[in-house]
Amino acid sequence: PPVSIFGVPTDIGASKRGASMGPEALRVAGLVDAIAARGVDVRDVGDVSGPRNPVSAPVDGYRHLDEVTAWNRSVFDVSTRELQAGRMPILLGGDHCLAIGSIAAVAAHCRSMGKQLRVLWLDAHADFNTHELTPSGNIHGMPVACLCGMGPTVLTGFGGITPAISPDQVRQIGIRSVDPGEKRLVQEHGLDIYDMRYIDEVGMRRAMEEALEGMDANTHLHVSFDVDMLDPAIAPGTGTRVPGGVNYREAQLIMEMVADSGCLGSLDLVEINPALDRRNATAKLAVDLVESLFGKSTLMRD
Ligand code: DIR
Ligand code: MN
Ligand code: MN
Ligand code: MN
Repeated sequence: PPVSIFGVPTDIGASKRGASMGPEALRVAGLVDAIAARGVDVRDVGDVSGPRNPVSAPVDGYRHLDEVTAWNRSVFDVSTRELQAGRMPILLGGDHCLAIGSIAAVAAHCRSMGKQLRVLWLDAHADFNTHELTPSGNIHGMPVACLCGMGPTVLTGFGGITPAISPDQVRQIGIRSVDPGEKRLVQEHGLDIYDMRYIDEVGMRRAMEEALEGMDANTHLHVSFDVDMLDPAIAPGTGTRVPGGVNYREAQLIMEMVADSGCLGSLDLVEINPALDRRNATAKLAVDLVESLFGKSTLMRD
């Protein structure tokens, strides 16, 4: 389908500032032309706006809850509008709290179209914290829990139905940092996590085959790509770097296998922080990976 790109310049869900510059970093790295070069009809609809980052302390376990809510409302509205126009939304973050609005919109769209939804969550973190469990109060550590109905009502009701998704629709890849309370919650809800140990043991190919298993022509695949999934040696421009991440070749394989599935329906590109980067390397790498996601490959394959 045709693609609509929109930027969401905020770092409201994080504690380090700078992810608000992510949308421009991705544009400067050539994202739009790279997708157009794949023969895709792509349009950049510009940035949504929202409140400034007040840089305040958490209240009742949430930092910036009002601002996170306002930004996600706009994300939900833009994503919904593009999906209803038959276009594939690509969200340029911004921090990962924005996936609440983006995936709530996709889930509502899938319900109305009678489509199955699968969420591929590419991240170093499970993002399954609640206000009771969070060590930081940062809402970018909570989007998966919010989408599964565990969170404040202002963040769990975007699509009109709570929960927006169920844990069995989610597959997580690249995980290597889960907080102690979060670890218990993940276990309790049976979240399907392909952590780095599993990837080391069976390889990325098998991990991805398992993560994509059961999809068919009626499946909408949403990819939520937090660039901190990548090893910090190749992707330094992000706020919560964790050593031992996915390498360049593994990341390419993830994207190629998603492309081969033919199911890609929407995408978040989040947590790029140019203030921490080396010459925009992380945004450039993200653009390389998006090319693969849209079918760029070395040889013709069948
Ligand atoms: C940590 C960091 N689990 C938290 N989370 C991040 O603050 O909840 N998620 N960075 O992407
Ligand atoms: Mn994340
Ligand atoms: Mn992360
Ligand atoms: Mn987290």
